[in-house]
Amino acid sequence: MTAVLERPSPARTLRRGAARVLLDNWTGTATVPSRTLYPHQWSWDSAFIAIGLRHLSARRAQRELESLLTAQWADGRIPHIVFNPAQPYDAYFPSPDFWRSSTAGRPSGAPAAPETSGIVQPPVHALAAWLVHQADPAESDRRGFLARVRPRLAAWHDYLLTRRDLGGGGLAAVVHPWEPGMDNSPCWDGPLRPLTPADPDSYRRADLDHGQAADRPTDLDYGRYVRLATDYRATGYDDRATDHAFAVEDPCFNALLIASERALAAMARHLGGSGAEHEKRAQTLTDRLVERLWDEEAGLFRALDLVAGGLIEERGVTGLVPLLVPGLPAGIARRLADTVAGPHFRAPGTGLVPSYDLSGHAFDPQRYWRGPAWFNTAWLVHQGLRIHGHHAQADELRRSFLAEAGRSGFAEYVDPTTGAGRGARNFSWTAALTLDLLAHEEEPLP
Ligand code: 9WN
Repeated sequence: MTAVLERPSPARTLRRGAARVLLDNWTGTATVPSRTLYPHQWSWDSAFIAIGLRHLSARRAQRELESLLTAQWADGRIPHIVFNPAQPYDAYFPSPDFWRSSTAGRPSGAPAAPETSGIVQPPVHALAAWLVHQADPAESDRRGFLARVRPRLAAWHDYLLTRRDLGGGGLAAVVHPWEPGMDNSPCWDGPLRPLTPADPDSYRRADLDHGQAADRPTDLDYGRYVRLATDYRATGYDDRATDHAFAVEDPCFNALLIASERALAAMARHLGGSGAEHEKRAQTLTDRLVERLWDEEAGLFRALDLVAGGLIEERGVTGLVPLLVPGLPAGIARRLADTVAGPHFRAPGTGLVPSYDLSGHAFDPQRYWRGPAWFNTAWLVHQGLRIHGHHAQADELRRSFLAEAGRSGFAEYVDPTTGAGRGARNFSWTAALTLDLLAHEEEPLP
């Protein structure tokens, strides 16, 4: 009989399991989100993965981000997918021959190699780079990590704040539902409705080879995603030349931009500069976020539809993520923490944060971003609760996160009411952020 003292603790078992997922999903230069469903490198996944990987190997976490940055376009954009040339085209749709970055994207500065998508994802990267640096500052300095990545990250933010300020109000806009990373959130239903979907015979979905149809976006959604991407490609992915049929100011996307501007300021200071310019930008962005997207009555941030005009009348988890902005007015931070704990978002049974309003007309506990609870957004909300001093609430969310991540086999997402795992298992950011929550009960963001 194993003596009690020799038995591995639940935390150690969880840590081992999470580490195993990241080791298995490492390709040699980067980590795939899932060996089956997503066999390439994804932009915001890599940032979350690096945040966890730093606890296993700071060096490998640096490489995760560096490999993503080698695919950056000359206009500053960091593409949302960097394709692994070893994978066949039919492993994932849309594949490199759909995006055609090295040819169609050349006018916007796409590299000759590797092949990438032409759209972007939320800018978590500078924040991740700063956290990775902090894991082993001596190794980071020895390798000149920050000095090398900082100019690239600054160019990425410049792209977002110039080419993507489509509303002219100082926030970055997303031009495809894949860009905010919450693909089929009911928040995008309204903006997508007028779009004519692409001909279903013109492409083949590969996601249904691995995922269940009931968990994934519908064919109608896919038709519209393909339509938008095709139209963007037709202008060479040039934001000045594209008449974007979908243009939205997303709260989560902009909140992460603010957190990442603050990280750039911290990097500048570490490298001997003042960081004042980035601090100022972060403050201006915070003011704009509040002015343009805060809904006092609902107690959360809304997405703004730049095409139809007006705030989108749906409550999505995106509207809670700005809690991680340290410069938020105290009253707003308090309201957000209350909304997280309130009837729209406190999932019975699991204590996790659903991706969409539990009582919303479009709530679906299984289908992707229309209700299921995701672990990256829980991690972001957890950071926000800590930053604004809601420690008991943060502790509770942390416990729920770790319990559900372990129980679900590091699922991509879970039914928020039961905790049943959905989507892919052994999902990289679920494992990575588990490692992070196990390592740090409380770590200040910049
Ligand atoms: C499209 C990789 C990505 C995540 C997104 C998530 C999902 C892709 C898809 O998977 O999107 O980019 O095929 O549905 O929505 O957040 O980055 O894990």
